[in-house]
Amino acid sequence: MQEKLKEIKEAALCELDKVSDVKSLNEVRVKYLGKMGLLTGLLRGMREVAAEERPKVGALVNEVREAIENALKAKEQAFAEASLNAKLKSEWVDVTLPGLSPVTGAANIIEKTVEEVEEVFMSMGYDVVDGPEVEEDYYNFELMNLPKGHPARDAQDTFYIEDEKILLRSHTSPVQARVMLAAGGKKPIRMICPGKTYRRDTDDATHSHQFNQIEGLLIDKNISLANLKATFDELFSKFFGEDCIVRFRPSYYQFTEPSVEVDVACFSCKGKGCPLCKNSGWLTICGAGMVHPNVLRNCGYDPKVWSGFAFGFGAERVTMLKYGISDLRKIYQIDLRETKVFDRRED
Ligand code: 2NM
Repeated sequence: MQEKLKEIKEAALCELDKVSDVKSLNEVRVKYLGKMGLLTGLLRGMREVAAEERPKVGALVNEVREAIENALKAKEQAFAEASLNAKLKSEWVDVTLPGLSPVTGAANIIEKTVEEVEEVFMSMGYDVVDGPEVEEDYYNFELMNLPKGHPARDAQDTFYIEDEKILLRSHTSPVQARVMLAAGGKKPIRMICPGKTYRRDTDDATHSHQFNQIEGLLIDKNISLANLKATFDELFSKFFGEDCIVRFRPSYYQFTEPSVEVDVACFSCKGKGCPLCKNSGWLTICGAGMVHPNVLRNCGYDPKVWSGFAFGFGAERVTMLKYGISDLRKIYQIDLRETKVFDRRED
């Protein structure tokens, strides 16, 4: 019996030594320690062992069992360790690799234009002023020398909210009226007011029922169109590029007298003529003029003492010219593929 136990132990340990995977390890376990296993079978033979021998043989059985179990456990542990190491090796991550950069958008192109224009005017001492988009007829039209019955007040052009009294502003001039009234006719003014304006236009490549206007106003003593010209030279040279040439043509607005239309020499062809300027060599940018005496008076300024210029242009229009965008709707649709590539056209 004792001989047999020793043999079993040696055979088991020898087999375990050769085992190279978990499956054959389990086969060895079943072969020796399973219900029908060799060691289990031997235990059944204990009855035949003499009573005085039993404690000794029992102890030996336990020793053999323990030895086999320990060897099994050691192998099991070695396999687990090896498989973990293999896993660590194959799933290795380089934590020092740079991360994926998040997808970013681009600055809204109209916002960029407005900020650039603000920058130029602030450098000339102008304030940037906001005002209500829902306005009173009084500020939007009446104070601007647009009396009742004037065609620009027609329901065709203006979004009215309450009768003919409350409306969506059709220009940002009411902001300037509010600033003049607040100044009480006593202080010089330098201001621009960029913001959304609304007109009952049919939306197409060059019209939108909502667009961004940038208006400006300067009031002081002895102001003339020459001051306006110098101001535009500065603005458009900064916005469109060095040495931008500005010209005035006579025009008509209800709130200015005299009134002018402002062109810049086409920066694309330098005045030679190209598709952008429709072969004229000039791009019309802006409306402007000397503030009408009626407007000055309406807003509390004495036209005998004060004079000033005012102007207005569309942020979308100058943006389209600068970046070579042919359809206004591209700006509003905010397609990032378009927005990201907007850049100054050089052809
Ligand atoms: C334009 C053209 C000409 C203008 C006038 C005024 C105010 F309030 F001073 F009277 N603000 N803006 C003006 C003048 C606007 O836009 C094409």
